[in-house]
Amino acid sequence: MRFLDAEFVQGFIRMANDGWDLGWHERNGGNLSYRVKPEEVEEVKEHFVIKEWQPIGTSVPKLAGEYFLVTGSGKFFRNVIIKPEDSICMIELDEMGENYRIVWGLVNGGRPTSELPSHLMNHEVKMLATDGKHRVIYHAHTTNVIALTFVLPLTDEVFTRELWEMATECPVVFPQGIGVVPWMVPGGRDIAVATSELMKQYDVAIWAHHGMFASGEDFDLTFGLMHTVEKSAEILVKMLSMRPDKLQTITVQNFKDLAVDFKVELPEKFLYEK
Ligand code: 2HA
Ligand code: ZN
Repeated sequence: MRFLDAEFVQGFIRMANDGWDLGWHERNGGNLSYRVKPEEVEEVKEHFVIKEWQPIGTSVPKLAGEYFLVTGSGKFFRNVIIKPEDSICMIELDEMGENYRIVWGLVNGGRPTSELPSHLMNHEVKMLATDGKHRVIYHAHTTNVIALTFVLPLTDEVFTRELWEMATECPVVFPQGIGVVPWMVPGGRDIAVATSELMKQYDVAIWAHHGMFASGEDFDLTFGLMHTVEKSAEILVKMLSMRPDKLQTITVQNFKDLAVDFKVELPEKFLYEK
């Protein structure tokens, strides 16, 4: 099988292109990574062209020896579908979880995403928290969520509650809520630590004035999560543009009734009286 014909590679490419289509990836904005299953590594390893070890910039010992498919630093999501071998790469981590090496892709040179420390630290946290189920970490520059970070208080409680109120499905899709990281310099270990700390309890973290990080089991669920949060943010932006207050909304009691019927647990801290 050709590397590019593998189902996980096709799924990765489709997700990147869906994000581009929705306008979340201007220029080289955003990045995507997938923790490859051992049987999927077997499917494609005959195509490996192995490069030299490089430091990750942080330490992820629990991910030692794992393989990831990731977008390239400075590469455009727009190009992933037409020249994947130039835009994405597969990497292998060493036995300490401190170095990586490219084993496929980025044929014209380059490095994995500038947000590799954040991706890998989030992968480590989510892999441990979900018994290995979560495999996808996605960062996108979602327009409406970014807009809201200029007008809402930057707290988990306010963002979660306001976004839950904008669409009935939201508390069912992300019942644990959403974390918020204040503005920080992107690309480094500090923002990676802050985000992965929030990811211990949430599947989504908002980066103020920048975008979102989402984690999930597969491409569909992770893309769907990002899409649901951003759609809810779009409704909130529209609502706030019409008038600053709500005439009616989903109430605390409504959320509690929903939680019973849909068998989700909604943390009390989001169900405050306003
Ligand atoms: O340009 O999105 O956060 C890639 C990014 C950095
Ligand atoms: Zn970004």
